[in-house]
Amino acid sequence: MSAIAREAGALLMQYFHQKLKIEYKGEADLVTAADRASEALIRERIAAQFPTHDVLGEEQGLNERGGDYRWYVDPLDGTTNFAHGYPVFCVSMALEHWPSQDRHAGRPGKRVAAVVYDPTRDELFAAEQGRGAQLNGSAIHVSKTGELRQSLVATGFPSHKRHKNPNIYFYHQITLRTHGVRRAGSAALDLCCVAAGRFEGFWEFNLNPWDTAAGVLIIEEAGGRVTRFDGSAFELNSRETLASNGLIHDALLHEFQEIFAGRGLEPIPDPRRS
Ligand code: 2AM
Ligand code: CA
Repeated sequence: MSAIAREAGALLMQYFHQKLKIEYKGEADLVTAADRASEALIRERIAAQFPTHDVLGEEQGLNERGGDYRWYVDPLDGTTNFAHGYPVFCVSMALEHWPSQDRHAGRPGKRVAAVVYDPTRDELFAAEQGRGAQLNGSAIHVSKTGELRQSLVATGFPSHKRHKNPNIYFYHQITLRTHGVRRAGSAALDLCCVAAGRFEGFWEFNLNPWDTAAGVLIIEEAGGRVTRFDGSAFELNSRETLASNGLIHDALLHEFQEIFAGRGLEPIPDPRRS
């Protein structure tokens, strides 16, 4: 899995270094070319080595082969960054074990392995269920910070339908309660930053299974926690992702409860008076 991610990452860097002038209308073409090439490569490698495995990828959707394993593939997470030449993007892959008896009984699959590769920094995050998480082969752990006000956290906003996304209110409130909120544009990398102790927490609305599948296992194996916004169990189709080092989780859940209830919302300052 790591070898495939490295190979796909190297391919992305070839496109990235071409530094093609991006017309706004042409943006989709360049991104699509890199996205598609990366996903095609990953699918080819999986099919050659694991011909019975199902693959769900962002670009091509689900390819079912009837096996007990399913891969979740984001061939380029951070597409907008990539298109603008901002070097924050990655390849994200997770493997789920979902035997047919569990499928038929309606039980969810188990995430067993995950890799997120950042080719711009040559950082490879990996985890195996029950065997911990690593960054470039060295064990990583979530941070030990237990105070929200000492925490650096991260979030993300979708690239389209932003008018339907309430996250700016959460961004504002959580900014006032923490050391800061970063918004770098790659959910998979944000999740890995929680796993590596760089961020204490991360949340985002409406992420897709290929954005979260790998990062969630890496966080859990690094000792962190991932839930929905009300604290209930996270599932890949939850569309609500709240991740943390575990220590600030209840405090974050409390903030979410307050914001959803409309309590304690600080007014946005008048820009003409600041
Ligand atoms: P992408 O780069 O593969 O599109 C931004 O914080 C995160 O949200 C990125 O991981 C990005 O993945 C994802 N994203 C972008 N647009 C989205 C959308 N419309 N709906 C859901 N997720 C989106
Ligand atoms: Ca993505």
